Amino acid sequence: MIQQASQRLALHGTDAKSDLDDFASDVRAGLTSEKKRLSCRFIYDDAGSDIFEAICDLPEYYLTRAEREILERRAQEFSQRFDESPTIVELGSGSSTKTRVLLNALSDTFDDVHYVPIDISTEMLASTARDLLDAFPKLKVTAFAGEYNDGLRFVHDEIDEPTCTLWLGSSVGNLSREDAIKFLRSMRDTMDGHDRLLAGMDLKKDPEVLIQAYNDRAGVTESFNRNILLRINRELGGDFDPDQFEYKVTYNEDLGRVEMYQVSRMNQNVHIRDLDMTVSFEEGEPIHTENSHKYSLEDIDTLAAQGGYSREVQWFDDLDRFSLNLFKPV
Ligand code: AVI
Repeated sequence: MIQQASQRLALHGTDAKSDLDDFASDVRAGLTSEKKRLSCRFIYDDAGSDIFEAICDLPEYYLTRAEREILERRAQEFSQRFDESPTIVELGSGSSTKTRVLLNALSDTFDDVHYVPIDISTEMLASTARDLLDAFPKLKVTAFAGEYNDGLRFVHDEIDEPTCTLWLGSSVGNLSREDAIKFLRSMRDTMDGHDRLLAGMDLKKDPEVLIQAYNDRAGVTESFNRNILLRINRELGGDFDPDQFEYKVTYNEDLGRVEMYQVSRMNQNVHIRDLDMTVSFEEGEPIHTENSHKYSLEDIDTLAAQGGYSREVQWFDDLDRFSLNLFKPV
């Protein structure tokens, strides 16, 4: 018997207050450090998550299309690798658009499919879960609203079946190498031998192509990046005038990453009421807001080994711009 969509959905999460505390301490630490910085994870409130969805459709942002191409081509092969349906856990699930391809293939292969999306945006999580439950009558969704670490702890404590965790979109690239290794290790520690990790990782390429992907002509990525300043205004009582900051993108060849900044157009003071602080900016002074690391094939294997995994399969799109990697814990 097929259950109603509402009976197949469970929603869990951490409280919004601890997220606001983390945001406040990150802003205080980042804007008082010698080189000003903010953590890109705070770009993703509900507004930021919506803008990110728009980025995925930009002509310059090839990552989403390349990854979808791989998923479409390999979904059957992926699902046939498992003897029983793995619970699909997804970090930063967003609108789960690409994941549908896998859920489709898994539904063709197995009777029941269980999906555990983890995302910071409760709004996005709830509306996506409803759409998926309507589209897949046998799907069960256990959604978790919160940070990756809290979500993985939840999975570890509450989910008994074998899992395959999806970390798509090259989101690993937004972490520094050390943080990526640390996170991969902590995830590995929550995994059993039959669990798997499917990670999308963007490949190194012509820096011009990379810079355009993060500095689109329509200015969507610029407004995505600017959302962190607006969020400080909204949630911490800041008085940033975003027009007095310029978005800047560079490729750092040595560190193999695209770097994004908000650069002050003038000498100015910004007051942040809830932190009781005033931040002074000089003309031309940057706030480092985001990094997006790119990987060679060697980088991928090194990172996997340092994180405690071996690579089972590696797939590429037709133009070899992007890779999808199935890892197993060692
Ligand atoms: C989510 N993450 C992998 C994106 C990226 O490509 O680094 C975030 C992004 N920032 C600007 N454009 C896209």
